[in-house]
Amino acid sequence: LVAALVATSVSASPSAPAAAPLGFGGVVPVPVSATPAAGVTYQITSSTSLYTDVPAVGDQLARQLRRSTGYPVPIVAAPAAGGISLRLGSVSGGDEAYQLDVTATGITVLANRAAGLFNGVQTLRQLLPYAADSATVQPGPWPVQGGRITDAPRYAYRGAMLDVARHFFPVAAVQRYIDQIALYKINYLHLHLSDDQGWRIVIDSRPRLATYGGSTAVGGDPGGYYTKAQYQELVAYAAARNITIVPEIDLPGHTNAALASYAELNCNGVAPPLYTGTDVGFSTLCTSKEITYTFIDQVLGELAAITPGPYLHLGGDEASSTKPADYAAFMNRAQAIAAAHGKTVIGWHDIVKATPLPSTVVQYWGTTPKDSAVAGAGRKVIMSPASRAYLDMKYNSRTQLGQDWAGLIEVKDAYGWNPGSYLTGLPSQQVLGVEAPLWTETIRTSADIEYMAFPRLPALAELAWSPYGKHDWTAFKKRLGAQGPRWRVMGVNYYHSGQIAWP
Ligand code: TNX
Repeated sequence: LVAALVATSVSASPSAPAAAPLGFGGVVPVPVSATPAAGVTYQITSSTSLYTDVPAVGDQLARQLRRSTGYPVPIVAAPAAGGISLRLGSVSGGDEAYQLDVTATGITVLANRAAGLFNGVQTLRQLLPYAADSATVQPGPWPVQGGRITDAPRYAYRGAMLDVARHFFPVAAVQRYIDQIALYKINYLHLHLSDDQGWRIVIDSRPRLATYGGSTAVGGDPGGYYTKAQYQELVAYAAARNITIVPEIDLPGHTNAALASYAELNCNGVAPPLYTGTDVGFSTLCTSKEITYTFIDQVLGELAAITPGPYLHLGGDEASSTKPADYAAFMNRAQAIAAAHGKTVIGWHDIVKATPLPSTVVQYWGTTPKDSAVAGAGRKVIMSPASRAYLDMKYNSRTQLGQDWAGLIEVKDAYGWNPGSYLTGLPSQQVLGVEAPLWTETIRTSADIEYMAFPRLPALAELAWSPYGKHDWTAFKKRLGAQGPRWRVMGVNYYHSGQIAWP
């Protein structure tokens, strides 16, 4: 036995070939099918070129490779032997599907659409040595395991939410998060743009929303807001990474910042002071005043005009200062206004207490899997069960950041559920997808965001992307651990969960 252990440790010693590729075992979300070709390795070298049918996707990969390898990686006008090719063609599995082939003489990603090519490139990035994600030139070598991966998503909606209202995050911080979530094939970023503590988007017809309502944040921290140009810059930055922005204006509760900005929105005509605490449920728009509906028509109209994505999120949660009948009538009118501006409504699942339009998507945030009222009438549901998917919950009782009202969520808890069968009475085909919300009462910096999102966000991304037949905690732990060295290279401040053997 001792001899065997010695022999093993010798063969795994640093004298093993330095150019061993990472292999297919470290890809998150796990692909539908991954078949390595034994002994086949592709090497990125100083003569590697890149051909792409979709310049926006190829340029990003070329830029990354140039930055870390120092090689020229020219974009060429026709596929070159020995190079990398990103090609549109025909694969099964829809717009986001891709096929990745790695041989000794080339790498080809094939997809029906740009979205599929982008997804295939994210998988390829995870097959590259960790140093390929470095911002500076690294020595290499740059081997890639040979074989074939075919892949397509389980769900069309794979989301993350960032609450930019409780704390404001400037454009660069949101872009940083977009870069990080795109690597895990997240394709929607929901921005919680308004709450009691701050209003974060310019509305030209209501300028005080941003300039006054946006001036505060939780705990007296600095406020802030996005100009329309900055918001559009975020929309474009996300779109280039296959991510659609879902803007949320939370109504009719969570509106103190708006009520403080415009006195006429209050039933008593008196503007309350700005608010920097963390209570919920105390504010409401005045549902009986006609001006309230003029107001939301202005806000939703201007927001719809700068939002190319299909969805407007109208919130609707925790409206405990709005009488139930008023809430229902208000949310019904608000939905009609959003629809008149050409958008599909998403609402937190409280919206089932009104009359959801047939097209309205309900976002489940509860903690009780028997809470099946949301399942009615064949409507589509986004699954964000707070006790599994809330990135602001603490990992354990010692976690400094975050809250614990929905429980403690270690990595295994975030991973250990099936969105297709979690909610009693909700058939799997009504599940539109999964979203991982990050509320920011206690979150103030990019480092804070990263600590709460990593490694749980990749766990939720795998639930949203991978077929449930591939769900396997033991195998997932290894794949997830393989992300650690890459996050260190990228400067991602992740939580070193004791459940994972980080290499
Ligand atoms: C509940 S979940 C909220 C948010 C808080 C969050 C804190 C939901 C729809 N509303 O207003 O920020 O808890 O975890």
